[in-house]
Amino acid sequence: MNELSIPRPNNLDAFWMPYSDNKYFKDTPRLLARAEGMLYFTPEGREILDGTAGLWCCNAGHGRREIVEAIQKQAAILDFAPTFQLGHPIAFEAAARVAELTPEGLDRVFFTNSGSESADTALKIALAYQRARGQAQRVRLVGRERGYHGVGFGGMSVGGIGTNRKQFGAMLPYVDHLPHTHLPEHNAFSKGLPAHGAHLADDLEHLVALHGDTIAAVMVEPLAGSTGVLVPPVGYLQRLRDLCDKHGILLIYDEVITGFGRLGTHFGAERLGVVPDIMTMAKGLTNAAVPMGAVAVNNEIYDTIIRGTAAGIEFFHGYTYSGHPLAAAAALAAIDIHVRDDLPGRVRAIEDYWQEAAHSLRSAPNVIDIRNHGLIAGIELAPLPGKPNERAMRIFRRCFDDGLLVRVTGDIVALSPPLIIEKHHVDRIFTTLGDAIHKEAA
Ligand code: PXG
Ligand code: PLP
Repeated sequence: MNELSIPRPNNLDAFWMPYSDNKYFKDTPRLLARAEGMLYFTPEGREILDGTAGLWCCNAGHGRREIVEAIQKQAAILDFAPTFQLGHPIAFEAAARVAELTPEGLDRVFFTNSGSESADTALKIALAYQRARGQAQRVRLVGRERGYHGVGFGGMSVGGIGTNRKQFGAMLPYVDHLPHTHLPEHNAFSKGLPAHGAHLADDLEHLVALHGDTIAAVMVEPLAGSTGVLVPPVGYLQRLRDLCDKHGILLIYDEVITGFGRLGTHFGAERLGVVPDIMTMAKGLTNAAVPMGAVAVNNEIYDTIIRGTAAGIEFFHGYTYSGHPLAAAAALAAIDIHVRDDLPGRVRAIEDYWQEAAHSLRSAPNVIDIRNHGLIAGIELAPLPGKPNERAMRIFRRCFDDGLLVRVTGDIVALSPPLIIEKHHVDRIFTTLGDAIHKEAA
């Protein structure tokens, strides 16, 4: 492609950028104009290795021809049709393909347009289910400190990241939180699942003691991504599962990041060996080529809500674009690649190499922890004195200028490359990052 044919913005004012330092960006813009495979290209044609699969979402790599063609073809066949009281074939096909990948028994799929919408949808399904089975007093939702479930009022309230909440007042009532599972004094530099912390799930007993039978659901990320990669301690999720069963509480996994191969299986539930009642997904579902999210639900939950109404609408919830034809087409093509190219198998084949490469930064200056599982790694840095977040942000900028895209949150560098990554890309990621960490310490 002719680089000069890529349009460049000459006015950055109008776009209020999400989760961004707008002032800084508009003074010092960093633009991505094109992408292919493992690479982004700037408008000038400079190559940037994608260490983050966009935002944890382009699992099959960029610009996959099959997905592009599926979207083009579908746009010409059916641009849009409602799914409220009507249907179009490709949405049903996409739901059935998703259900083939989800754990056994989670075979009913509700479509949304994002992870945030999936989180709020999952919470509403949990409340509607409890009511339909005669447990209308179960109105309380439990999340976890440092959890991220998007930015809708439900997901924000159940989420546990202080900075995401503090501008927005009271939020949802009847929400409580479990403690996070970050125990650096015991678990620093763990490879894979850390050994300590299963007992932290027992806090659910305290919440039950406090709130009685008013808890509808617990929602957690099986592996917390957005907060800076917190891998669940050995035994923790099983403990949570057992306590939910004991107390009539639904367990919801937010699999927006862990879904679609990132942990070496279709979903995190499979790799981590503990199956929830409801799971959310988004991102990798369409390889991010068209926005789409989904919620997969245990059949008994679906049946209870559907049978709970004699006639008429059973669940008063839905989005104009639930099951959008272009998104459904992208999902079908992305799932074809996921299965045909065995993306989960690719993760398992390279994850040990990835792990050793990540942990090779252990002796780099200011590195205080490294965490990893599947094709995810988090490298935590000691903050610059009096300037939290600044060290990691400087490393992010240096990496970008050196041709590598990383993601930072606080003083943690998070890595989550496309699942098609090869060993030479792994080497380049950790060499570039290691250099940046050293240079920032000098
Ligand atoms: N749940 C989880 C577990 C997520 O990771 C969402 C919900 C919300 O999805 P949407 O599509 O509404 O953004 C997410 C999204 C980061 C980062 O840098 C993570 C996300 C989004 C943007 C940046 O860690 N996760
Ligand atoms: N706001 C208004 C005024 C609407 O009419 C609608 C949908 O019809 C919405 C919000 C919700 O939009 P969506 O279904 O795309 O989430």
